[in-house]
Amino acid sequence: MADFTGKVGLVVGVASKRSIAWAIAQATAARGARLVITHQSRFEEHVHDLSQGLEPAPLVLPCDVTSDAEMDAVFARVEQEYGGLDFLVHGPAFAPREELAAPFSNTSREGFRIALDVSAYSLIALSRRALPLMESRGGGSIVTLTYLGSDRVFANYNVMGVAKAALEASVRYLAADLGPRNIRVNAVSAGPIKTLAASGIAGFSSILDVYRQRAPLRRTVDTSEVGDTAAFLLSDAARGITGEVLFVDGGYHVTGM
Ligand code: 0WE
Repeated sequence: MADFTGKVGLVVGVASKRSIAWAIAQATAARGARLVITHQSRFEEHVHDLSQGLEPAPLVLPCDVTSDAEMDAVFARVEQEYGGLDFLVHGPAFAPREELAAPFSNTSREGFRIALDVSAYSLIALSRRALPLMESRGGGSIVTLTYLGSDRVFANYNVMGVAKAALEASVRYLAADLGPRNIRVNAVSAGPIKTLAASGIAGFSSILDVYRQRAPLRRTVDTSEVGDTAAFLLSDAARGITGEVLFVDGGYHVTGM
């Protein structure tokens, strides 16, 4: 598997040990990457403790992706510590809880704004800041996380589906924009996984059951499988791939009736 020795990565949006972003951090660190990991301030203690287990120990910083000042501070710190950046992992996704239950036509203006800001605009904002640091390295790779709810209707996914559609379109526009500077932008579309973000979502267990019944592999996926695929996209092994959405869902997305 690809070697990340000498590469510097920024992983945004780790909340717990079950986070997909955390699995990507582990997959790249295990192959030699030096990492900066960021988290929303409410997850600070947990992410600090988790990160102690990584070798080499990552730099752990707070980053609320709705704050331009916090994002600026993170990139200033990356520049200061490493002078460049080879890859960026984008994990944050959020919609106010009530938007994941109400009928979709009840989506509020504020719920829509928050979901799109946190889950989609943040990729553009982070990529723009990563650009000079990646250019100084002769290029880079960006990976974000999405879900099939961008394309198909899943009960209660609601405005998150709209946000993931905007995110996937942003992947394609960023890929076209940054490609001439040898920066690749891709998404991994993971099958449903019981992460912190999924806990407490009504009916999540039945979604997992449907995937177990219908996915070609007849099982759900775990975060390590998503982590390994993201590591591939972040690595030089994927140097010809950009603007792509790669599914790690046991094949669920190809099924019809
Ligand atoms: O993208 C997601 C979940 C993202 C998410 C989760 C929460 C829970 C807590 C965004 N915002 C919030 N807001 C909260 O207050 N997934 C792909 C997992 C997921 O979430 C669902 C799903 C699936 C799958 C919600 C409804 C239906 C299916």
